Amino acid sequence: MANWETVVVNTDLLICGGGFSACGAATEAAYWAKKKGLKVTLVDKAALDRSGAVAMGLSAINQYVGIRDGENTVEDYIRYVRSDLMGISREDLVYNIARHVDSTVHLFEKWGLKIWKDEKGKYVHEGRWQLMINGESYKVIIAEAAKNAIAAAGGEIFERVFIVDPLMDGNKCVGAVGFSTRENKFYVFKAKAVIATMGGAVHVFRPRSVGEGFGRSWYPPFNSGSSAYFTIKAGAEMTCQEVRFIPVRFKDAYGPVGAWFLLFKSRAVSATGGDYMVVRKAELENWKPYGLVKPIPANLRNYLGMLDTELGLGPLYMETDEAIKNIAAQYKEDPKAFKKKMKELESEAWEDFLDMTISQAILWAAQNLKPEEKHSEIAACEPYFIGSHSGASGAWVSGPEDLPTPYKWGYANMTTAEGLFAAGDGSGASSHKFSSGSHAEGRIAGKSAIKYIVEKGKAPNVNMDEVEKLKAKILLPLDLWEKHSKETTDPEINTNYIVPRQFLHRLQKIMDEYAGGVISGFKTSKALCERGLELMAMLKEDSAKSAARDHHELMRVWENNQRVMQAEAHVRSILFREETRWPGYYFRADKPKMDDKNWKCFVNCQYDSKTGQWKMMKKDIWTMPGV
Ligand code: SFD
Ligand code: AMP
Repeated sequence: MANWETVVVNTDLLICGGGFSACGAATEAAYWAKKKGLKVTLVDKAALDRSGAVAMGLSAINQYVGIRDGENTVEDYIRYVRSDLMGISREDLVYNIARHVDSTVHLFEKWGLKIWKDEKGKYVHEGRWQLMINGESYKVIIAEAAKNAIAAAGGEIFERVFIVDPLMDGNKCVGAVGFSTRENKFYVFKAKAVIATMGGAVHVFRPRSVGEGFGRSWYPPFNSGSSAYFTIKAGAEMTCQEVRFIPVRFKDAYGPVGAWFLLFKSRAVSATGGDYMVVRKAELENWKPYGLVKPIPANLRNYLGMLDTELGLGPLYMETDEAIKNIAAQYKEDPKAFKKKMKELESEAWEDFLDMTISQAILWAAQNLKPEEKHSEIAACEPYFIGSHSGASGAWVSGPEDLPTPYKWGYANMTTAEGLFAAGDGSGASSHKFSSGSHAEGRIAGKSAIKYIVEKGKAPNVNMDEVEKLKAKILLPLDLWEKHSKETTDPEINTNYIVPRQFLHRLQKIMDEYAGGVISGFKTSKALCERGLELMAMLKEDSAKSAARDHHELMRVWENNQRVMQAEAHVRSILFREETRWPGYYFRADKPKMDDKNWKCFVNCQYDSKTGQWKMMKKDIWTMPGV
């Protein structure tokens, strides 16, 4: 085995991840931990300032309810999420996040985030729930608050440490193991409670951007399904693993469209099919009642565009020039004011990308595209796993303690594995939390985990023999490379191992072709899923032969293994749910209709690490009384 030092870290609360929900968890938990003399430790695979989905910044805060100004109620938000997810949402969780999210946004502002204000001093809304921000440094600001809170409470932060597996004592999570991505150090974190907040997953499906564009994707390439892998391996029940997210984005550089649709009131059209949302309106009848709700659910908006693409009516375009001209038209009588407004709109259009997807601005520049003069191509991306946005995959967590929810077995946001909590992309069926809601949910989980430690926390019982076995398994790829890489002229081709890039391509090919990726027009079926699982079983066998030439590749190996776990949970859940409920995300071609009678329920799954078997379950939907 590679000669790496084992570093043991003892803590009370372990936060795995350093993104928005982790920062929320850290800020809140540190506050309570300080009062109780407890230690909080946070571990991020990257550097907190620029890690996770918000690394590049964001141009909007997508969840703000506006309770203090009477703009909306928490119940309005529940109704919005219910419809957008075609009836499948944990309303207790959505409620809990929605009632706390505004205070999180007010904290962001206090910490220095610039939220746009109008002449009356009110927040400028992008849409009903969305606020415009100058968000290039969004993550830096939120990370600073988390770092300060942990430092003030005497906690510790580990950066560039990649968490792999949970440490279990029966059904109780007692810590985690991981490794440094820079030094020869294997980490053992022993904890009384653990929060899994390591984001969602990308590159499970083959991306549109291959070859020289590989690595460019909508979802950040750094998140590889670590939350899902961690909670699945802990034996926790998972939910909505079939509910992937496919955003429609500016093509090839994945720039955001929200500001165009909501702020600029732009239309999207297909080159020869026209305004697909208007032309194909009748299709929405097939997805009643959700198809007739405003706003039309995200997957159905996607679906109408996809129908045009499938018929070869594309490309799809965002009518940027038309939208800008429509807004500026109000100033037509005054040429000076008109010119000024055009300039302002033009800079807002560029700023929207420069705040969060710089590569889209570069692509526009490279293609000589001026948004005020010519429309710009949009396309449905490859599928991602991001339960905090408009997808829903994640762990099945306990509901808030003060609500009469049937989903309650312990502390708020605790998974079915004792002492293991989840938030953000780590927790499922509570979509549309976005950055602000993920932070708010992290705060909820952080406070709840400290309460658990105070009331039930015991010294973690960690079996160090098991830890040694995990260390050998996790570092094995380095040994395989060391032992065999000189046997062939090209070290990438070797019968004794597979390198991470090849492994990744194989996984992506399986998912793309069998599980409804871009190449199969987002369609799949029982037969396709079953064949995909057969191929995945062989891929899993080969995972034990993964080789890594350095720290970076070791991380790539474990990212791959985590993706496979996410992939398998996904395919099994699609297979189990015998209907099509989210066209525009995926289409079960052999079950092309929505079946509310049999399938208006959650699909949950649970993995048994000892037997390698999956258990699939239906869970009833609970709706909030009176909402
Ligand atoms: O609109 C390990 N999101 C948007 N939210 C908004 O409020 N406004 C927007 O403008 C948004 N847009 C957007 C958004 C997301 C993405 C990907 C894009 C654009 C391109 C959503 C939010 O970003 C999202 O809801 C939250 O960030 C979710 O928070 P969280 O904590 O669940 O995930 P994270 O922030 O990605 O953090 C993950 C962390 O885990 C670390 N990590 N650490 C240790 N070991 C491992 N093995 C790990 N694996 C991962 C990461 O480093 C990171 O710290 S819009 O355009 O759609
Ligand atoms: P996006 O940039 O697509 O992630 O959108 C940002 C926010 O606006 C998210 O909350 C989306 O759900 C919402 N959104 C985007 N497009 C539309 C639309 N056409 N109608 C309603 N809401 C939208």
